[in-house]
Amino acid sequence: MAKAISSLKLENVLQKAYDRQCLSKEETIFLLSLEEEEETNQLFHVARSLRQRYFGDKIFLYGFIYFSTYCRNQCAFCIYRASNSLCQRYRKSESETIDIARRLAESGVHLIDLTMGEDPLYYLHDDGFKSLVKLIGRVKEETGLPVMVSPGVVPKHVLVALADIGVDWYACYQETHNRQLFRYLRPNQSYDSRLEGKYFARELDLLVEEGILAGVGESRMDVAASMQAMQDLGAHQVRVMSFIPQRGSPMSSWPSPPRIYEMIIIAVLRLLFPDRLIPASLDIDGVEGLRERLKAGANVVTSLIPAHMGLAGVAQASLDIDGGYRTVKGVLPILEELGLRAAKVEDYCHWINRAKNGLVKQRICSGIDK
Ligand code: SAM
Ligand code: MD0
Ligand code: SF4
Repeated sequence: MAKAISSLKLENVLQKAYDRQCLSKEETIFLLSLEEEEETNQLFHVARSLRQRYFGDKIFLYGFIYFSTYCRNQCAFCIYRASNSLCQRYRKSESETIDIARRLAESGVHLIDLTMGEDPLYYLHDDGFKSLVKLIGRVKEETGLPVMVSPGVVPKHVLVALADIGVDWYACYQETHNRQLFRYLRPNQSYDSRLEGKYFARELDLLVEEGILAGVGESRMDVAASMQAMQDLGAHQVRVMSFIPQRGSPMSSWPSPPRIYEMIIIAVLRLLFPDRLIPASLDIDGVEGLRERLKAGANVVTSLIPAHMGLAGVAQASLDIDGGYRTVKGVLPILEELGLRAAKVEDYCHWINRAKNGLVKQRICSGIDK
């Protein structure tokens, strides 16, 4: 009997999402709690149909440049935490970064994602941020591509400077909207400053990406609360990444969560944000993990990293990088196998221009937090 009720309920909830009606918090948690393969496959099917409705078979491709792995923070989950000596520390020079960005642009990516730790070189020196803004401006100029920056929580005047030079995206992941869990994950960092920075970025007409971690002690209620927070923020790109334990970190002995959990979150994100960008990050399971994330409704392949340039990933510092698998050429056959294809740069620019002009409509669903 219970099974029958559950499948009837599933049908109704999926139909509501497909018809773009708001889901309640209870319905969101119901979807996040699905366990039967037959039910999760129905969820993935609706997620793919919604992606198809808004994006057709086009997939966006993001180049990733982690140009400095130095950081002043001690995030419990991160290999690049300040006190960890068991990680690859490097800083790319401006000319190295430009060269890498050019190679990525030539390889066919649609965006360059410039990421760094909260590197004391920038954060603790007055001119630090000036050189950061100059570097990012040069990447934009030399490649002519849209640019995302993931520099951590920078002062407001830096966000203003980045917006002034035409940066397109600010990415800064809250990890969780459960304040107590945040305190454990990001010790001595301000939950409010991290969140407010994204709201301020939105006021500057920067596109904003919000993200959460899966498998770090969050509940499904926490995940639903994060999805509400993403809606409240009006995030243009929303992501989830399964936690990968890192040697030399306090969470090194924590297990990585079963991947079906991340796939369900991706699919529920697609149902709640059908017209937004949702990454399939190569930084968790490498190229092997791409299929299932695309099948769950993701529409951006992120963390494409050129081989043999001495670059690292975030959660997977080296997986599939020097083998050349995390490249446009390496992922195109997988898109094709799934009946998908790389979008054109013009498609991507068209989407972000619509998003900037508010044409990617923000659907206010106050239901989730009820
Ligand atoms: N330092 C910047 C910051 O913390 O915002 C940018 C670095 S990178 C983009 C940081 C993100 O990578 C984190 O917000 C987290 O979501 C993800 N990440 C870091 N370590 C991870 C791990 N071990 N497993 C999964 N995701 C991880
Ligand atoms: C990714 N390795 O997309 C990148 C990184 C930062 N804006 C993105 C986490 O998976
Ligand atoms: Fe630093 Fe970012 Fe890693 Fe935290 S997640 S330790 S801020 S690089």
